[in-house]
Amino acid sequence: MITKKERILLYILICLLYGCQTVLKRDTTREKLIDDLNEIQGKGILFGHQDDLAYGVGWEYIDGESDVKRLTGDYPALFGWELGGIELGRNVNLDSVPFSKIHDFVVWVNERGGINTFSWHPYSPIDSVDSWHGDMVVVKHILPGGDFHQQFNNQLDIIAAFFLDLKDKSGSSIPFIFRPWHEMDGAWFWWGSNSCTPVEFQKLFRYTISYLRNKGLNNMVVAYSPDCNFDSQEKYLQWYPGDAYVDILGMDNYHDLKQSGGEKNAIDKLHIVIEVAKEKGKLAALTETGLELVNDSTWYSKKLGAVLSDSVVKENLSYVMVWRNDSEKHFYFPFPGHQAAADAKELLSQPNILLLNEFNQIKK
Ligand code: BMA
Repeated sequence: MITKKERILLYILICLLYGCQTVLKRDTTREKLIDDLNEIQGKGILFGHQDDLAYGVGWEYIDGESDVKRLTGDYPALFGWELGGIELGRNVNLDSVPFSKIHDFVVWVNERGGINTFSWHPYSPIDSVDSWHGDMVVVKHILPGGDFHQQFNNQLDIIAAFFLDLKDKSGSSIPFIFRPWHEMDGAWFWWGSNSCTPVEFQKLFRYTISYLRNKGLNNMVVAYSPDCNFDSQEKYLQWYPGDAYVDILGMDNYHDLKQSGGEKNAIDKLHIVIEVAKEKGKLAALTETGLELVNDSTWYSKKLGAVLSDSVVKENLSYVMVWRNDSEKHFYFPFPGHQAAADAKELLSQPNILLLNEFNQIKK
């Protein structure tokens, strides 16, 4: 017979073990995503597409449809989604995609072994103007001590609730990449180089990540992604919030890949990103790129392909993501019949560019 005291001790022990297991389980989801990316490093670069399952050129919300699949027969390995508008309590994002659908797509992708990544073009917590107000001073007013700090916290609460709801069928959290405050080295957003100092920016980034983590979001992997306005490690790190807040070092780069011969600059900049990532033991990614309308029929092979086949990039880049296919007037991935279709298909068939099936085969 065990005594009452022993029963209580046993009960406490079981509670402690259960608690540890929950913590481990949460951490494992986040670590799993990072492990998967480490696992494929040097074996291939994941190909990603923004809003891939939601719509494409000439279609929207058709189950299982995807412009990448239409062309290549397979889905991307990485899927980008946009949160802008959620912080205002809206049901649809700034591109009219319902958040309920984004939730379901994320579950769908996770079930099939793909990776989800989120961008966020928030409306200002001060007066709800959109992100593209690079001349408006917002950041210092939303930081702790600022007049609009509480409004900012309210926005983060909404984002946290959306993220916390990302669960698979068994109730486990789905890991994802969050890429907030991107392209800060450009002057077009209210968190950009014209509207806040690097120190204010770093505070904003750290505050955002700490706030979300404190809500219990241990399934969140974080990406830092300046645009391409740097030519040294120092400049690349000018806005960097610190190793404790970032897992993936990225770059958005449309600009260089539009210029004649610009692929050399894009490669040089990726070398900087990769060097820093290696020194810090982080992952490296080309977090956004593309050519609007793909009106250069060899852009995929000659521009993007040149970058992705550079030996250092090949060995070290985790993923590349092209932007969304909204309509015939705004798209970045060619649809069947488009002048760049064969070329894009050819690039995506290269053994080192991984679509979903190949990613799943390589992963443990
Ligand atoms: C931009 C464009 C916009 C869109 C925004 C957020 O690059 O595609 O049309 O609203 O991204 O997704």
